[in-house]
Amino acid sequence: MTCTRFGYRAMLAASVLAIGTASSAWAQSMNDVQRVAKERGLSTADLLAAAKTFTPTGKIDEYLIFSSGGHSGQVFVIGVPSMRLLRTIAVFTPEPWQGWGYGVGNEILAEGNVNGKENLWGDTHHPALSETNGDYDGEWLFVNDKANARIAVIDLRDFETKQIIKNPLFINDHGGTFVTPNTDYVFETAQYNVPWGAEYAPIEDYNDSYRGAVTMWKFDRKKGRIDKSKSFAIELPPYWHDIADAGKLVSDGYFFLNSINTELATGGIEDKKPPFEAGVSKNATDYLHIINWKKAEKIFQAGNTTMIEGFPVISLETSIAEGLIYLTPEPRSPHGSDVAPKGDFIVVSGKLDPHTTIYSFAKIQKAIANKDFSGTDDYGLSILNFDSVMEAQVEVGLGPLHTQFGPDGYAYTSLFLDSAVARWTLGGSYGKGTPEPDWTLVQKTPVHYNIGHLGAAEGDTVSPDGKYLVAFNKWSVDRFFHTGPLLPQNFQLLDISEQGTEMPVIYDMPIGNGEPHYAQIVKADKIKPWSVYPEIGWDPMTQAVDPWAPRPGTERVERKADGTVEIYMTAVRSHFNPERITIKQGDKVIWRITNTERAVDATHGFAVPQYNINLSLEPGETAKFEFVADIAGTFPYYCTEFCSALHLEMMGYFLVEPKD
Ligand code: RUQ
Ligand code: CUA
Repeated sequence: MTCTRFGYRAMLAASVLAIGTASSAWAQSMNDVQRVAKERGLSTADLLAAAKTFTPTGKIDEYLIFSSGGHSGQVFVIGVPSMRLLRTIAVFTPEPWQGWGYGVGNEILAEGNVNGKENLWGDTHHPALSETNGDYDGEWLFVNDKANARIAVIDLRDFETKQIIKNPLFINDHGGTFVTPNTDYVFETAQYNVPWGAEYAPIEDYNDSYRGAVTMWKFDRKKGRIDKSKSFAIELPPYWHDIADAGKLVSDGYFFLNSINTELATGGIEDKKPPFEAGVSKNATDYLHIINWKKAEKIFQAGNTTMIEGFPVISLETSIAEGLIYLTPEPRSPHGSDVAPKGDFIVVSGKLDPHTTIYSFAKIQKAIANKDFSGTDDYGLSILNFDSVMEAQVEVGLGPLHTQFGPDGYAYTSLFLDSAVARWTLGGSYGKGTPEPDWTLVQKTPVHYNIGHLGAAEGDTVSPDGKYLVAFNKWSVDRFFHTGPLLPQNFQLLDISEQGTEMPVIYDMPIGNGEPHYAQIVKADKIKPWSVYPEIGWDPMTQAVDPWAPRPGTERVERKADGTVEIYMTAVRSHFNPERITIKQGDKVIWRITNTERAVDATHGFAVPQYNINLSLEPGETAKFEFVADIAGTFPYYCTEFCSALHLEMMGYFLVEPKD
C-alpha cells in the first residue's frame, strides 16, 4: 500500500522550490529527510503518513481508542494518531502490574464467579462509553464477557474496574454492551442460547427449552454501579442474537438487534447432520428485532413480569400482547446493526450478501401503526413487511460487517472477505453533505487483513467527528515480524479527513495480547481522569477516603483478642513503615497500606512472595487485603515499581513463626 505518484526527490525538490527564500537550515533538514527516506526506502506517501501520525515526545494524542481486549479479558487504551498503547485496564483477568487479583480486586473478580466457580478470564467484545444525549460523556466504560455472560463497569476517573455482574439467565452474551442515549440502561443479549440459568436440557428440546433474552441493566450513575434490583429482561425466541444498537434522537426508546440462526439449527456434524455453519445460514433472511425498551420499562415497573432465576422477565406472550417486539427480514448471515447519527436509519449488513441494507425508522413506525405484516414467526412475533421498512440497499462488497458514520453524510462499512473499508453516502436528511449522489459506494480502501469491526472518531454517536478511522483487522499475515506461529492482530489507522478522495492507511499497530473486537474512539479532552487520588487514604473501590486508612504516625501492628493481626502500613519513597513484621503461623492477617505520595506517577508496588500478593498503590491510594498466614517462613516484601534511586531498599521482612 505504498503508491508513489511522484518520487520523494521530486516532492522534496518542489517543497524546497516553493519556499523560495527558505533558510539554508530548512533546505539542509529537508536534505536530511531525503537521505533518511532513501536509506529506509520510504515513499512520499510514507513520509506524508509519518507526518500525519508522528507524535513528538510530550505531545498528547487527540483521540483515545477504548478497545476490547478479546480473550485477554482486558480493555486496551490507545492514542490516536500515534497508535501508542497507553495502558491496559484489567477487567475479567487478573493482571499483576495493576495489582488486579493479587490481593486487591479479588472481591470484584469474585462477583463474576459463575455458580460459585471462579472464571479468571473473559472474552471482551463490545466496550461502550457512557453517553449523555447520545454523545460520549467520558465518565464510564462498560464491556461484556462473551464467554460467561458478564458485564463490567469501569470508572474513567481512575480507569479501574468497579463491578462485574453475572447474568442470571444466560451463560453467553455477544450482544453487549450497548447503552441507551443517557446511559439509563446497559443492555446485553444472549447469543448461544441455553435453558434459563444454563440448566441441563437435551439439545433435542432446543425449540421448547432453550431461550433467548435481552437484559436491561439499570445503571445508577451516582453510585457508579449497575443496580440489579431495578434491572429486568425481555424473553426472546432462541435465535442467536447478535449485535444491537440503541435508537437515538427520533428513534430514542427503541433498540435494534440482529440475529442469526432463525433456522434454530442445532448442529450434529458427528451424526451426519448439517454442521452449524450450514444449518445457521440455510434461510435467505434472518430477523432484525425492533424492541421498544421504554415501553418494556413501563411494563417492568408495573410488575407485569415473571421471576426466573430470581430475575424479573417480560414473557414473550406479554411482549406480543403489548407490541414490544417486531421483526423484519434482514439479509443472509447478518452482522452489525448500526443506527445513523440522527437516529433515522438503521444499517444492517449480511456477511453473505454484498449489500448493506438501510431501514427507515419512520417507515418502521408507519408499518407498525398500519399492521403492515408479512406474517408471524414460529413464536408468534409479527414480521414487518420488508419492502415497507427498507429505505435503500447499497452494494458495498464482499463480507460486509459493521458500519460507522462521519460528520458529512458518509458511512463506512467493514468488508471482511474483501479486506477493505467501503465509504458510501447516506441519503435522506444527510443528502448533499457529500459531492457524490445519495446511497452510492464512493470508494474502497484495502486493509490488511480480514477486517472485523471498524471505528471512526465518535462514529457511533449523534455527532461523529470523521478525521480518523481504525480498521480492527483479524489477520496480520505478512505485516510484522513473525512472532512464532501466533501472530498479532493489526489495527490500521486510515485518514478519512478528505471528502471523496482516497482514505490512505497511515499507520499499522500490532496488538499482541488478545483479539480485539469492537472499540470506540473518543476525543481525548472528554476524559478527565485524576492524576493522583484526590486525598491520602483514598479507597478506589468506594471512591472515598477510607476512615481505616493508615496515615503517617499511625503505623502499627495490632493483635486482636480473636487472634487476628491487623497491620497498618504506609509507603513513601523509599520505605515501608513498618519494615519488620513478625506473626505466628495460622494468624489471620488484615493488612492495610496507604501510599502517602502526592507526586504524579509516584506509584509503589507491594509484593509478598509465596502468598501470591502484588499490589499497585497509586499516589494517595489505600488498599486492604486479608489472608491466613498458613506457611511459616521468612518472606521479604518489596516495592515492585522502580520508584526512586533507593527503590531496592524499599523492602521489609514478613516473618511467620512456626506454630510449635
Ligand atoms: S463481533 S467482527 Cu464480536 Cu462485534 Cu463483529
Ligand atoms: Cu516504591 Cu519502588
